[in-house]
Amino acid sequence: NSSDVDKVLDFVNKNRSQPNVSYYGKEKGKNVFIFHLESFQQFLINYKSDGEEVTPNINRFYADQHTMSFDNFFNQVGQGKTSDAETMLETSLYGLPSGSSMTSYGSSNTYQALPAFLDQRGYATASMHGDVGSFWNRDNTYKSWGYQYFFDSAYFDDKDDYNNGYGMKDKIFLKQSAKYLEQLPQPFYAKIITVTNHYPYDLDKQNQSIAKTKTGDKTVDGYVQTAHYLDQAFGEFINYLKKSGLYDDSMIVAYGDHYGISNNHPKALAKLLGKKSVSKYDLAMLEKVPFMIHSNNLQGGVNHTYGGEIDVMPTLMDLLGIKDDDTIQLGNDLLSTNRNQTVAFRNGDFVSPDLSKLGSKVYDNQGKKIDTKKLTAQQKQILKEQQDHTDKSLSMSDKITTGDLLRFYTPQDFNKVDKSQYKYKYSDG
Ligand code: GP9
Ligand code: MN
Repeated sequence: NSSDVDKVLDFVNKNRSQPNVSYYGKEKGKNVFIFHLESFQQFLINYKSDGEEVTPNINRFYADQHTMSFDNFFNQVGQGKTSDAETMLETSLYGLPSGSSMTSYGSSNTYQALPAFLDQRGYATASMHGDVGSFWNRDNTYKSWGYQYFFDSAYFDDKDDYNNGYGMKDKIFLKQSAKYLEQLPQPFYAKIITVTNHYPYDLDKQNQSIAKTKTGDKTVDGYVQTAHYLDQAFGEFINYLKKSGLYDDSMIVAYGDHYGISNNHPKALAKLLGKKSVSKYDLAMLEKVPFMIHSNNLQGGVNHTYGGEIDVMPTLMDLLGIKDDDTIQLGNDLLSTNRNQTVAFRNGDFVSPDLSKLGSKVYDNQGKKIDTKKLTAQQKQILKEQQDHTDKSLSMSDKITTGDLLRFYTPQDFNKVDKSQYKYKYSDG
């Protein structure tokens, strides 16, 4: 009820960070691409397998003079995997402790999502994905989020050998997406979800152009191969954007959604990284995924702030100059100068530039385990505040989602989304 909303507002208002004046509104009116790099971990950036660069195109994009890249950006997904990433990126709410919030609540809940904000500001909004529209309940959730178009597999020419795992092979999917992108009125917001770099990392012979790794772990060794393929697909897509002129008129955001190699494979991971072993802290650092924002009028560089997927929506809203001083969001703008840098994981662990807590253990920022009895009173206090912040962020988010609390609150410059106004070919026949 509304007293729950007051509690939530109290919490989010306390945690809201001031936008950075040198970035606020800088990308106003630009087209926006959200390029989803499936299962793409930060360690792949500049990674070499047997002397060969695995992802040269993404590396180039990461280091581009107009790309702001983040190297302490963490995925925060739970069991909802891709759907949790989508939820965090576009609603600044967490996934659930178990299951997928898109599947359980995407159809019924009220949302104040990024596509809806843009829809209400004259943008065309579209999501593209080469799998069936019902996966993760996207076909219903996207209506709640304000997507005017959802180009799912029903929109793409299909042949037997076009598919791999969960959907169309990225190169074919991206080539075919171009014809829809060209028809979108500008400015547009387009999310593009790739899928070939997905477990079990199988790829047909003709698309294999780098050797598998040789850790001996079969579930791991194909990873560089599909990542290499995704990288080529990304490179082709960027070239297309350049040729079509869209590259210059757009803000291009690219991110990895979650790990490719889960922490059930520490030995193989150690081999990949050329280490003797990986610690619990190393595994937490392996939850980093790339987050990159490219635009012609941005000064590139690597930003070291600690953050994660929950922070993307406030960051993009500020860049686009959309008022968000009264929105209910659990993240904060990555470009703000005095933001909270405690990054919550869905299991209640957290990492930060100083102390991190994983399970019952506390670590310093070099990954050294700290005897909690030896912490100073001040460190204890900070740790407690961080744990509090983590627990509250997650529980507030769960309250919002399971209680559908956003139906009781609408930000000033936002109109409640009318789902019936959105119809997609696939789900509506
Ligand atoms: C399926 C795809 C995969 O459509 O997005 O989702 P994941 O298994 O990574 O959650
Ligand atoms: Mn995924």
